[in-house]
Amino acid sequence: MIQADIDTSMKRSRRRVAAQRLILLSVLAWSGVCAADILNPSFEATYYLTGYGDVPLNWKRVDNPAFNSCCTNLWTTDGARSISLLSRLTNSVKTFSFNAGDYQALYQVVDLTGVDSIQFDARLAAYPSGLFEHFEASLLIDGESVWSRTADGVYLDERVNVSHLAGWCRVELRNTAMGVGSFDAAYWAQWDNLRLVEGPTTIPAVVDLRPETLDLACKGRWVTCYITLPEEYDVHFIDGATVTLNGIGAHMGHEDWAQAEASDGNITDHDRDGNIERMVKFDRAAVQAIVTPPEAKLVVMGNLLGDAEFQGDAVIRVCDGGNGREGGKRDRPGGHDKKDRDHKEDPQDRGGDRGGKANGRDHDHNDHQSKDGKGKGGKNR
Ligand SMILES: [Ca+2]
Ligand SMILES: [Ca+2]
Repeated sequence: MIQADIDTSMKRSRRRVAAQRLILLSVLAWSGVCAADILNPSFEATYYLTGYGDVPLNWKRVDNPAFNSCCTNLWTTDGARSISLLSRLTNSVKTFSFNAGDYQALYQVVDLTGVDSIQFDARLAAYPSGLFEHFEASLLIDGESVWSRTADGVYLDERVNVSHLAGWCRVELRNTAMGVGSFDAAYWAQWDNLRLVEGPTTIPAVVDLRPETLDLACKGRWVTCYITLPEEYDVHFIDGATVTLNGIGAHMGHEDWAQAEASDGNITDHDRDGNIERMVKFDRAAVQAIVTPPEAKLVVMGNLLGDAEFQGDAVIRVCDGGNGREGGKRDRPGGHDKKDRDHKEDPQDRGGDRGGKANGRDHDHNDHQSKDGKGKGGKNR
């Protein structure tokens, strides 16, 4: 009866993990289409809207009846059209009055993860004659102005730095009245050829290595690595197959924790601070071959699915068996047996199968059940 319950529980757990992987892959497939793209960035795709004319697909409008916005061929730097946000002119037929701060805007929400800058061309002009004045053309990100001009003219290859931003942000084009007035010219703010420039952005990662001290005389199987990303990034997106430690590839095997994609076996809150980490393991002998006492700085890097890179480093203490110190204790003269050494290692170094179980399980409590990566608790396959 007990064995049957265990078998049922394990089957449920595996089905749950499989379902989670499917959901994750679905999310990734969707994000792969949407990430780092401005839709209709050159305003070539339009539809006719009564009262406005040809308006751009994919752009939402913050309307104001004293303004118009439409796609025209009056000026372009890419393709046949650009977008214009323009104040309506006052004539014998109708009067349009403006107060300072009145504006019209077009916007869309764009994933700026991994984007270094937004580039675009703009032109400020007056129709039917005169120079652009009384208004301000601006580009805003999440409501904050990051570019603005008030002087008549053409502005090519303008660039705003967005490398500090990540995730979905509202990119907005505005034409704003600078004062009170009613004008017999229309003031046009025109944009064309918006493009996202991807930068060599490396996401800074926090790396926690276990054991904290490497005793070169010990025969543990693994160095365990916990990777935390800034809150705007999701460690579920880390591709474990790309993770390296000073060039040493993460162990990719059949174990739950050694998969390229996220799973219950490699997503955990190891330090119980409420932030989850991605766990990978490196062959301990390979790591010990590149370090020397008293300490070594090790660099962990890899990719998120979608190609964004992350990198972080950690300093690990190194001692040399009977000749050194480990964990602040002097090793016994004449060395020590394997049992003593294992007790001084970080538990995460040995319990390869148990160490990465998610959902807040206490890895240390489980560690005594497995050793040298060979699980004794029924979880290692
Ligand atoms: Ca265009
Ligand atoms: Ca944590």
